[in-house]
Amino acid sequence: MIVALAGGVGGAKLAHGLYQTLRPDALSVIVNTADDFELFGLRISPDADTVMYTLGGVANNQTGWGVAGDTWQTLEMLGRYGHESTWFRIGDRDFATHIMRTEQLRAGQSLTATTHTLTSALGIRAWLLPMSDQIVATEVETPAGRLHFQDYFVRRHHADEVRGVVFAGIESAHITAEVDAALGQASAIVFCPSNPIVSIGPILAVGGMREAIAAARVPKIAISPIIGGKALRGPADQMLAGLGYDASALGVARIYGDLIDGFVIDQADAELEAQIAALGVRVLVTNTVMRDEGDRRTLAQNVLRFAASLASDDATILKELTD
Ligand code: FO1
Repeated sequence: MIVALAGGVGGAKLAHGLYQTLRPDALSVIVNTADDFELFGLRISPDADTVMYTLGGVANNQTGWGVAGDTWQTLEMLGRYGHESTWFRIGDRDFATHIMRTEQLRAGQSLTATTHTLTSALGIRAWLLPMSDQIVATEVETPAGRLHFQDYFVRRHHADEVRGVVFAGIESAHITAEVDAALGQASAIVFCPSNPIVSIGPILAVGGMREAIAAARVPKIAISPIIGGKALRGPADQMLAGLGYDASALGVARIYGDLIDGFVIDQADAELEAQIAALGVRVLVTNTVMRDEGDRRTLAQNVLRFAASLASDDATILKELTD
């Protein structure tokens, strides 16, 4: 089993590359749920849905989130009724996902069970595992006050200066039996190129997660979401700088610290290799920009071979590969 930690579009792309490279049931993706919120009375899980639609082959490739070919009639009608929340662009097909999830949660199912029902229905054989079944909400401290993550990110176009980040509810959140089992069976753990503060950060903050990752005696590889000091998309670079971290691949490697054994950086950052290696992690320099599906597969293969090179028993990882 290869376990990936993911959130957002960059994470979903590498998860897709891994899914196409591995035996389909040999991948578990632990996904950030701290971006989740309630809208129109429905539970929205943006990061889980982005990974689900991407693995299911139905993602909107232009935006990276939402469903390909979706329409916006429900949202238009809500707008005509004067609803204020049409800034969050939920398409008609996407609404069906949120309706199903909400109905099942109200019937007493866990988020993990609900997610499994949805992914199975889309024919996905990888395990998509919410980081926790408890509700956690990322809130961003800005000069305009404390904002819910989607307010900061989507409504206000992540334009506010970030002064702090809070994961409300994290004290009561703990890993699920499914996450624990996946980490227990892992032959490698991959930290996808997702925002280290608000995508991977909440996952690592869930009760029991760091311990379970640390206890897994397998290669742990992170891929930098920062290339040449910039995030390919989203506000990771501004957030790192705003919170006092170095907005660079080196800054990201420092955040993960002892939790990882290997770090993957883009060729554009090759000059950081020695400084990152000096932190005590092995470094792979390769192309990390995923422009198309071929790039996703190539990066996934390179990450897995790198993990195998760091493993005491490389055959366990290599036998999960399909080619
Ligand atoms: N991101 C946007 O930038 N604008 C949107 O209107 C938007 C709608 C949306 C609807 C459903 C969904 O699952 C995701 C959606 N996202 C949207 C993406 C999402 O909110 C962010 O990319 C993540 O939360 C950040 O990881």
